[in-house]
Amino acid sequence: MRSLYRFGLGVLAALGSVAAWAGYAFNFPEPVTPIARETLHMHNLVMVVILVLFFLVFGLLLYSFRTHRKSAGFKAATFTAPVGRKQWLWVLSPFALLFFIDYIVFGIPALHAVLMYEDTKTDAELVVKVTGSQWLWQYEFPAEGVSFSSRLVTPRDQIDSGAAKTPNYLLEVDNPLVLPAGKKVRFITTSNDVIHSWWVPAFGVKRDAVPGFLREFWATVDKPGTYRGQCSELCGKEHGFMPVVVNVVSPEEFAKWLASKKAPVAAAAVPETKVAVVAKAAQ
Ligand SMILES: [Cu+2]
Repeated sequence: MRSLYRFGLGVLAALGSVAAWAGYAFNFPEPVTPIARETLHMHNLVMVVILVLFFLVFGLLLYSFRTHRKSAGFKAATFTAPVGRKQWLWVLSPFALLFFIDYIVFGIPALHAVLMYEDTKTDAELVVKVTGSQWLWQYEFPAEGVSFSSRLVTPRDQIDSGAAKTPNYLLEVDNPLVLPAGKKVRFITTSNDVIHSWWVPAFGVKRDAVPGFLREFWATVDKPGTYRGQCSELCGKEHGFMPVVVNVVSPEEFAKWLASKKAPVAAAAVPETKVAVVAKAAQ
């Protein structure tokens, strides 16, 4: 009893050190896409059902242990084979309950969620190609002819602890990806060296960028803002130094940004591409 009391005090003391909890978020980041909301909803549903089951099962167990003690004078049952109806009931009812929970209570919303996650094409208004590269991200808007790379700008001083770390330490890039709010964006991801993974927690999406493969996901971000993420597939020495930054802005601002990205390319004399040369030669 005394050790239990001490243990309780220890836990309280650990929880009480508020400073240690600073910056520690207990829950998921605020979801800003349909996928993130759906995922959070699934998580909460499963969590609640599992908690109810947990307390039910352990409650029954504890009740059983307490009530059916020999020391409390409980007489053991003396039944033998053949197995009666009541025993079958006890065998089959947990099976039926778990079947119902897994395939109906979890299964139907999970199926709905998965189908929705995979629907990258319906109503997609924009395509962004994301290429992972040791150790930066390349973004391309194929239809608009815009492409650029996005790399870490946190100074080396901060990484080597020579200078104080700024708030977005290791989460700041030179060219963030810019997206229009409220528009469905279809992402295509690949890599040109090893496997990377594009991850923005608030979007609820994380997709491996695999060399030689194109993989898809989508996002419709309703709330303008700056969202940050990281490469989440160990990809070499600077895996921790290739963050993702996405600026979600109004469609008007996005159009302006896109035009500004296009401008330098249009101004420069664009050399004839190989395809064009080949096509001419064939004429
Ligand atoms: Cu990576």
